Amino acid sequence: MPLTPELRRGFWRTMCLSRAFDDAMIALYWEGKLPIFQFGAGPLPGELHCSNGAEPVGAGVCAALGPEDMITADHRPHHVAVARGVDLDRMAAELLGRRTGLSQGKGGHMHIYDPAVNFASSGIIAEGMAVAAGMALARRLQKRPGIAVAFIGEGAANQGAFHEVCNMVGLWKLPVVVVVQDNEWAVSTGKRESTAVERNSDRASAYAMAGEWVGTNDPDDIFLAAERAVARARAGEGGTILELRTARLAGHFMGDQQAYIPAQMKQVDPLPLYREKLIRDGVLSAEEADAIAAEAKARIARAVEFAKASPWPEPAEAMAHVFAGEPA
Ligand SMILES: Cc1ncc(C[n+]2csc(CCOP(=O)(O)OP(=O)(O)O)c2C)c(N)n1
Repeated sequence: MPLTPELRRGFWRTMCLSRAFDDAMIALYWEGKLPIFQFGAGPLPGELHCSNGAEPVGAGVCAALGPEDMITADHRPHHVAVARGVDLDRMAAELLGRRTGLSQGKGGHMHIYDPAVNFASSGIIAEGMAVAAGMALARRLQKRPGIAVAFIGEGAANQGAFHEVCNMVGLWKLPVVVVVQDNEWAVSTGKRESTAVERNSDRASAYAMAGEWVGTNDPDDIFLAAERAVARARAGEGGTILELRTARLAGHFMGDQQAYIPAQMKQVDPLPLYREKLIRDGVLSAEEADAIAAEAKARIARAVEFAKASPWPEPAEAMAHVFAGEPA
């Protein structure tokens, strides 16, 4: 698919929607917790790992996929979920623990699950890779179309599961794209202190996979690289490790003061950069770009309203959907 103005306006819209979602959730997270930190207080229970800075990854990769394709994401799933078209009202309700949430309020923000768009996420690092490989294998055995994409962080690429799954993907030539989002940090551990290679895409040759690297955090470049990886997978040429240099602007989780990040390593916000690029290329005027951003905020405000107006789950339902059958 060519990189049309329409597609690029769509990237901007998706990135604005994702940023608006995260900004709204950050505000809700702090509600009721300030000025004194009170664990569990406020409308958003549990921890929150936001995607601010990684929006181009979700926008660029998801635009290269079809509805039949399957996605797993990790503990930082919002930018991918928004780009995939996960139901925003029910996603907001899930974060607020409400009964109308995607998992009836039991999953929380790390466990976004929307089978309508083949999307799942898990807080267990690198776990989604095995699920993605399994889904790709299942589709092959069922002779149904569809490739799988696993989104992980660069820290997860040092996990055993990463290497085990890559080995099987390479051996069986499974149609799996592993998107490694390199934001330099795994909580407070720097990539340079923990990873033997500069680029995780270089690890692909050890597993008979293709490797690609994009260093710009720009959805145009990410989309084109993702398209190549998806085309290889669809053509039966096997998997790709696609490493994308991205950013983490909001800390690992909300309480993270990020004192471990040296001042000179400040990360760059990709949204203003892409806005300027689209204006320079004549794809959008400044007014149009800002109108899209304002629409995105309004859409997310409606999702938050929906979530806040939704009922809490009944205590009697706490054990429902936990086991396949009723517990004895
Ligand atoms: C199997 C497992 N080990 C440890 C953790 C705790 N943990 C949560 S996030 C995280 C770091 C993840 O870093 P990275 O994969 O780079 O993703 P990022 O947070 O930078 O997006 C760790 C160690 C976990 N959730 N699962």
